[in-house]
Amino acid sequence: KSKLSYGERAKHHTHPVARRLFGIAESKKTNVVVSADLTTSKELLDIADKLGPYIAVLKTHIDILDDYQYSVVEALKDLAVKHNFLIFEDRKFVDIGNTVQKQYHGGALQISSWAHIVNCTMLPGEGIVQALTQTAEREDFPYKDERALLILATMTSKGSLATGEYTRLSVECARKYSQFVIGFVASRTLGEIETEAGPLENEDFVLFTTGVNMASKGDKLGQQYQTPKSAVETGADFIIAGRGIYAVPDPVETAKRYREEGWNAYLSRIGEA
Ligand code: UP6
Repeated sequence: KSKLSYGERAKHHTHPVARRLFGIAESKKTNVVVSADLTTSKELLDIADKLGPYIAVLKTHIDILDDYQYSVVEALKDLAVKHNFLIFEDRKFVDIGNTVQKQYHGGALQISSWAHIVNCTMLPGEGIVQALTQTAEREDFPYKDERALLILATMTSKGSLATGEYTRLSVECARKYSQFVIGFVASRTLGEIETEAGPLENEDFVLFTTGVNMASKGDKLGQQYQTPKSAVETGADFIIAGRGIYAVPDPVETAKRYREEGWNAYLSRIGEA
């Protein structure tokens, strides 16, 4: 659980994408990530434009769009510049290295060309992180220093198997490939997990926590929620909320409430509230 301010972390982080992310959080005073799980381009762009001022990151599942065309991600990129947020494609890569390289860079969705951040699971073992890191470090990779990876280290769904050795390997690989991995998607802090190579000197992995909702405890399909306050108290640097924000009558007002609760919890964590 970091007690440093986003501003401090923006100054000292070794990864340029993490520095940018913390810089955005500090300047916009928000640690909210909206999970924009809308299924039409119009709805997705509409919510991105309306909520843009209040979020640090927009999280997408681009493959759930009914009417996907590359122009939608071009429009998202423009909105990311307009409102100063990063785009996180929640792709959860889960295959052998050779396959994920093609899914990430190139392919039907051209993910590397528009998503600042992507994530992967550890189910395949170290090779998946090694492969994605290798792609990002290729001489001809056009987005050097503008792309980063998160490891999905735990899951919020009931009965998840992302525990124990799975989570430990997540931490081990984050340390081993910290030139591309900036942190985790998880619901607990992981820095205390011991691995051969770590903790690293000045280790500062970014923790994104999903399953955040101010009005519900869960859904009928096994999702489990906590509030923004409890997520940040548990160690979340960024809180990811989907239906809690986009599926209510007034998403803008609601996003502002999540932002306020998330920001206040952050201020008390760093001792400024
Ligand atoms: N997500 C989780 N739990 C995880 C990993 N990812 O909920 O362990 C993602 C989902 C969805 C979002 O794929 O996009 O976070 C949560 O949405 P919700 O707030 O509407 O439940």
